[in-house]
Amino acid sequence: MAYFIFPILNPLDAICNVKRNDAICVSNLKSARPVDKSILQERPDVKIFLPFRFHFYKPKDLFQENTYKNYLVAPGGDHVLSLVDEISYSAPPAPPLSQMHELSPDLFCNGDNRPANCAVDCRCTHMIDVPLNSIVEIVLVDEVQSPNLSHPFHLHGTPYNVIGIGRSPDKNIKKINLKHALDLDRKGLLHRQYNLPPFKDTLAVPNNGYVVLRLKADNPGYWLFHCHFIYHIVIGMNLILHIGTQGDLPPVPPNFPRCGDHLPTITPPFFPIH
Ligand SMILES: [Cu+2]
Repeated sequence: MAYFIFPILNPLDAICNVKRNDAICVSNLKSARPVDKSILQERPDVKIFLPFRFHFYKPKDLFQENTYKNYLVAPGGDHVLSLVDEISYSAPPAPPLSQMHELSPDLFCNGDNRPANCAVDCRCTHMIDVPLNSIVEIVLVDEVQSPNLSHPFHLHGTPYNVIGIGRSPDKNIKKINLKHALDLDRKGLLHRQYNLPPFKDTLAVPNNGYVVLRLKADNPGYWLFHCHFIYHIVIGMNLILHIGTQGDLPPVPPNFPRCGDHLPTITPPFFPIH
């Protein structure tokens, strides 16, 4: 019987910095259209390291009176929350795009501005501000490290170029983390290639590995950046990339719908509740 072996796209071992016949990483592909030279400059204007992981709750910490914390029960029975840069995203009560002036600044935080006394399950509307037209580099680092689980990160609003994908070249490192990724970066050991890096808007971060992405922040707004597994979205594996300022956005049209506009009239229950 004859059969063919085709190269695999996105091999699980994430060995992307060598030429191989059995697999192709997204970072080995070439963009069919030209890439803005400013994307390929050696130093980006903004560099953001984003480790992501799960927090494992002890049921006694999760199920407390008068609290209703979101969580996910993993296949093994663990109660987990997602953290990106040690923050679990919670959605704001109204859309920032049209009602930002009504939202308390206290709702928002990020790795550099964490709320005081934020606990191990730190929750806020995770938002990172970047200047309009800046060149942004994002390094996602998988600290989840569940075997065979690669989180697909999706950015709204603008595609990014995939500069590199990989795992630690240091064989003594069994688990990558932020500190080690920063170390690799300092030593120039994060895999980066600048020859027509492909455009993508979703990319799987290899298990126990990292990805290096670049984008030109030329589309102002509040853009969600999140793992695309729905059950990870609902436990906070998201953040807002805020490009530009309110002044870079067109004005909100008169009579634009507002959050809460379509609430039905609340009437007493039709049936008595016992
Ligand atoms: Cu995920």
